[in-house]
Amino acid sequence: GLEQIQALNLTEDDLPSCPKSSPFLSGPLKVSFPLHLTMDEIAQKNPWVQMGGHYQPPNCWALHHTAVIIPYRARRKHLYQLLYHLHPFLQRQQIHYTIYVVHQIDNNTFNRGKLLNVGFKEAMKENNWQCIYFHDVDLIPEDDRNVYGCSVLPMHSAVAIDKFQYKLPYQTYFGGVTALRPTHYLKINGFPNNYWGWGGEDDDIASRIFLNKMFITRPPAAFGRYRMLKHGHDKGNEVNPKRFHLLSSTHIRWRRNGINTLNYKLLSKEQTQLYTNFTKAPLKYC
Ligand code: UDH
Ligand code: NGS
Repeated sequence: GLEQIQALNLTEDDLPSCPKSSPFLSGPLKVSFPLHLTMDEIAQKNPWVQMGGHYQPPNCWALHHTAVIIPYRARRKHLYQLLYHLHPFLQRQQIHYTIYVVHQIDNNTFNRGKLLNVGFKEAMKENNWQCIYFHDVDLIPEDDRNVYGCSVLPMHSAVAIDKFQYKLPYQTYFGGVTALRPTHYLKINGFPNNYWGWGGEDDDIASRIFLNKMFITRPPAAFGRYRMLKHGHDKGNEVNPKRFHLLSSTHIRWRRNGINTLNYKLLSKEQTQLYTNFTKAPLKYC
């Protein structure tokens, strides 16, 4: 078991590599949303997940080492649904992962880009991750052949969402669930910190990728399928009227606005049974 492996401190040299395609994949999944989920119940269903939301396949050395980062505020029910579905999904893929939630605790306008930057920085302090998934809390994957590992190109995973009739809303859409290698993330200077409120930050990230002469890749639409949990516009995440203006100058600003200008304090870091929680301190100007 896992405890034994840890006691022995096994490394890459001690275990055979996991197979290229996990034998535990089931393909298309029946996704339903059980009512009244609790953390304990989800934890009981995932006995191999360790404190902090950490997992490593016990019998083989994973091909992917992935941090999953979830931007978060006041979506408890969505978070429980995502954890309920995502933990078994990732374990079937035989990957090594940790789930991180980055919490904006203040009542200021929501800032997804900045939270994702905080998540990246904090996750990389914890482990030498080779792949970072940026994952909205309300998107539930429907096919486990959508493997959460990185390729040589930035990945847009949420290709086919039920809300968009399982079609891309537009060709450069880079929202919902995306993944980058840390080297690529650093190359684009991370994400913009100055998109306050809803909209545009994902388009800015896509621009950064194109401006750096990279392309995005996607899983086949049959794999990159998601159900979106229903919700209205959140309080504190009103449509950002400046988003088009900001987007028009991404090419000028990306070098001076991103991970190299990220300014924040961490209020707390907690390990729960199913995820590691980073809470950003509610400082007025960052
Ligand atoms: N998020 C939170 N709390 C918030 C706002 C955003 O956790 O208050 C996170 C969450 O991970 C969410 C992500 O940021 O999935 C993206 O925000 P969003 O869900 O508001 O954006 P999306 O485009 O939906 O998914 C916009 C609201 C559409 C309302 C349509 C009404 N039918
Ligand atoms: C675009 C937004 C994106 C957003 C996408 C899908 O218009 O941020 O719609 O939105 N870009 C701008 O506003 C510039 S959705 O239908 O999910 O609400 O992700």
